[in-house]
Amino acid sequence: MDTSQMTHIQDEFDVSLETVEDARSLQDLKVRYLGKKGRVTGLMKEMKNLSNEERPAYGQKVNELRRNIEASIEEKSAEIEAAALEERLKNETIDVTLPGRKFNIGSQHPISRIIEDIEDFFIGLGYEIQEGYEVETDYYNFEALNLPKSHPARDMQDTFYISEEILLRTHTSPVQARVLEDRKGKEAVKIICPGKVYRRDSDDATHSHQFTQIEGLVVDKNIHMSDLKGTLELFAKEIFGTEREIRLRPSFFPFTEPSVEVDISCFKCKGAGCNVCKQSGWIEILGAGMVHPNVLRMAGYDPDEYSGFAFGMGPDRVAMLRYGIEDIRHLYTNDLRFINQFKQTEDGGENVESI
Ligand code: FA5
Repeated sequence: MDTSQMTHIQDEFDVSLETVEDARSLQDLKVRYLGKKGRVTGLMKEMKNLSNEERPAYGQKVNELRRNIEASIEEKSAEIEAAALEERLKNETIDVTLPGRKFNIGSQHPISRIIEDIEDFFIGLGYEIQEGYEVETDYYNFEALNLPKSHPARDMQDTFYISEEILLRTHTSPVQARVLEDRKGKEAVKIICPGKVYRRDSDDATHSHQFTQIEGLVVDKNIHMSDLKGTLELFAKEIFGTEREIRLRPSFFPFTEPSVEVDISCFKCKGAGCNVCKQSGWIEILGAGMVHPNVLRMAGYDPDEYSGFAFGMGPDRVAMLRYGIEDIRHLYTNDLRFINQFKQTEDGGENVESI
């Protein structure tokens, strides 16, 4: 038996193995020696040409060669894997001395904050929150509120019409009409309805063509004007400070009778007169009144049995008063220098000074 061929194969393999640097060329080498058509496999096939006496020793030698090659390949494979891991760890090193990334913490928009405060107050009094549709029908925005077509009071709210019957709601009052209709004239109602409204007003320091309103509505048996007054007094003290007084002035809304404008005593000058209250000592904050019998009747309520009050306020104007914002347009122009002044402090409080 000539074993020089095996020695030759082993030597050649050792030389080739020296040049291998990655897993792929190691696999190629493995195929070249141990694969189906590999050189060691070729030696195995030679066995059939040997005599019975020669065969065991030859087989033993070839197996030895195969084991050596397999062991070398395994060793090399472990080396390559370790080197790759080393390389990866080197690249993934974290430099803990680098400065950290700065995260900008957002802040709640002043209008959202006012709306949440007002919602919290009314939820505490047992009110439900109801939302309606910004795109409304003429019927719920006007007719169901005692404002038939061509009623002159429609001019009080210049309207964006989408078609003759569809419009962008001009106030949140259509929500009261819808809820009353839903309750089918039987159940008591106690709701507030916050949301966006739209009017064809020219934008200026106190007017925006899109702004927010919060509507309030209470309908039940034995609801009186004194309930409205008591509720709004509590509201004014909660939102503007405990020393606030309110004043009701006669007014007109087609959906309430009687109707009132509600003023609060000025929180800046305490009634003495200043630039915020235009020297009058009072600031107008909302419109309100007792629900008109026609509105109750149209929704299926019997006005002899049920009565109610409603009010509507503008959170934009409330935010302007509370934070001393002199121009309503600041609330809508997304200037970060403005918004950042309303960042909340860590304990959830405000870091802006109320006027
Ligand atoms: C109404 O819209 C009535 N629906 C309110 C109401 C409800 C009365 C229920 C009675 C019963 P008025 O048009 O006054 O009323 O608007 C209410 C509030 O919206 C105003 O006090 C004001 O704060 C705000 N507002 C009105 N127009 C604008 C505007 N263009 N920009 C910003 N705020 C406005």
